[in-house]
Amino acid sequence: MSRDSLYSQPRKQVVDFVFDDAVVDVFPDMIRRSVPGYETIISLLGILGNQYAQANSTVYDLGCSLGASTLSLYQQIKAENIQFVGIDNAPAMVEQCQANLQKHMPDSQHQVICQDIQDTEITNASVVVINFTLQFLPVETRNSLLKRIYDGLLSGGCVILSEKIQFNSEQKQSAITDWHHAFKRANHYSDMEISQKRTSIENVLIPETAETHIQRLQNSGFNTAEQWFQCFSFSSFIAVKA
Ligand code: GEK
Repeated sequence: MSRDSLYSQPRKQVVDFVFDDAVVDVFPDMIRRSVPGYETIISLLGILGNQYAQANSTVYDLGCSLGASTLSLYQQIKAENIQFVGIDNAPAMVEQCQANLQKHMPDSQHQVICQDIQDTEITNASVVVINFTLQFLPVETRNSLLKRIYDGLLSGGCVILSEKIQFNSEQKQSAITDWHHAFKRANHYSDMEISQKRTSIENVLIPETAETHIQRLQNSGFNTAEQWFQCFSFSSFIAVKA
């Protein structure tokens, strides 16, 4: 696994973050050292997915990156005849994801598609995972995506949504941001790396509050929506279609 040192050198102008070849190389290292709780979410979403997966249905991983969520779902889901579909709009991610999944899953059971998740047709789904990806979509497009996920789910199916969240209280926001930076320093990111990454991602990752996510899930039609995980500002929600 390559070590993430993308922001270790001073940059004159820190460009907006993009998921290119350089990011793909270091992605597993980067996400583990940057997102507290990432590994716990990955393993638990497989276990949660297994509770809602239905035989002869499709399981979607929207913003699949290198396929960590798909693999966790594949390892845990016991229902028969499941088709796993991963979607990502970064060609470098899709190529590497395909190679990763091929090592662990039969070809006939998975598909990785290079596409904007705003264009993905969701049908016959029993589980839809959108793990740290909605946050990169323009805020005004988020309602319609969640509504399409709801419409594409079978009755009894679920969506698992993980997001970096923000807080209404400035004091809480500031404390949790400090804790997160301390976590990154403990994972050997320098202050310069932390600050340059922050500048680069500021215009690209737009977090919302946990209340906004729950409200959006309810407005999309889900009658149960729960925040099942939170570690600092990283959170995950599950909503079930009746
Ligand atoms: C994991 N889920 O390991 N359409 C499709 N893909 C997109 C879009 C879009 N509009 N916008 C961003 N992406 C993964 C981690 S990473 C999270 C998800 C992070 C893709 C982007 O290319 C990247 O692969 C992924 O969403 C976000 O569980 O980097 O913080």
